[in-house]
Amino acid sequence: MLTRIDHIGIACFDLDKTVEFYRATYGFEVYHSEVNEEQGVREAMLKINSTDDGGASYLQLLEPVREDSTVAKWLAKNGEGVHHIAFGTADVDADAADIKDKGVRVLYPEPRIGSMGSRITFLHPKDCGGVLTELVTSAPPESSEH
Ligand code: CMX
Ligand code: CO
Repeated sequence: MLTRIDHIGIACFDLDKTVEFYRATYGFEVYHSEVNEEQGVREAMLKINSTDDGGASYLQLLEPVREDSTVAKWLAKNGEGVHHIAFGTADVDADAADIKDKGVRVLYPEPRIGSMGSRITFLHPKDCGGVLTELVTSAPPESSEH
């Protein structure tokens, strides 16, 4: 069951500059940052609020680290902006399987590793009304480092 907006992914050319915009404009601080080589991004997670399911909602600011990454390709075509939304669930495997059964393309056969040791998969934007949609199961608290 999807129980929260886990994050909104925002693609940018310059992560440091974008982090500073969110800090100076809204007062949001970086909660966690990392490079995810597999996804081809350097990212900063800004925690906005905790949620009723024990999770949280973040903004995920994304800068590409490779020219052939999905985010670099998207930025070249669209410029900076909202890249994807992510719903949180306690069981990404079960929700991905249910959604696949409804005829929506799930991009990975098995979830991959996302921010803070989470397990993530994506739904094809062409099957979701033009919205690239991610499903996230957070790592258990003891194993998520930041
Ligand atoms: N939102 C909405 N539509 C998108 C999109 C996005 N973010 N990215 C691509 N599309 C659309 C394109 O506009 C294009 O539509 P048209 O054919 O009408 O022009 C179509 O999808 C195909 O796009 P493409 O540029 O040819 O890109 P690809 O098919 O090579 O890749 C996708 C698209 C979704 C398969 C790829 O971006 C992907 O695998 N995404 C999941 C991984 C990811 O995004 N990682 C970065 C974030 C990591 C994280 O959140 O942790
Ligand atoms: Co994301």
